[in-house]
Amino acid sequence: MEKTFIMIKPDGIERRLMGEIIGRIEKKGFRITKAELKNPTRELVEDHYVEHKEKPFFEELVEYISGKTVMAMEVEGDNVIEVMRFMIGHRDPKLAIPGTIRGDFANKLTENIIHGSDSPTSAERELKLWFNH
Ligand SMILES: Nc1nc2c(ncn2[C@@H]2O[C@H](COP(=O)(O)OP(=O)(O)O)[C@@H](O)[C@H]2O)c(=O)[nH]1
Ligand SMILES: [Mg+2]
Repeated sequence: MEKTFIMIKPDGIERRLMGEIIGRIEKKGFRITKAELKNPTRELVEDHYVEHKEKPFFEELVEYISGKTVMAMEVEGDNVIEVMRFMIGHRDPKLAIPGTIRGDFANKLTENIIHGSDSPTSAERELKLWFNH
């Protein structure tokens, strides 16, 4: 069964959206096989977002997550990587369709509630990074 890495970002936790998001994942029929509240180090967040290291928003992105409370999850199901990306919605709040998590709750580019792995390679890498440290 396919697995993906999902993280409820600090603004999702602060806005008390954890239950709403977990509810959507469960109602879709996916199984949450690991879930842990964590306060990731800067090193872990930099590694997680290594693909964006050269982007102008990298520092803001790392600062927003490092040392804050997030919920790290392993979620399992058929085509879960692609389906969770649809359920999460576009990173740009102008393009995030209502009915998606970002479409319903996010209105900023950096603070956008939730992360989900974008491919099988990313899912494997991110699950290792967050759960086998
Ligand atoms: N400030 C700012 N943040 C961004 C921008 N693009 C992406 N981000 C942040 O960086 C994260 C990772 O970007 P990306 O991998 O492109 O999007 P995702 O896979 O949909 O989360 C996003 O979820 C946002 O939190 C941008 O242009 N400006
Ligand atoms: Mg991404």
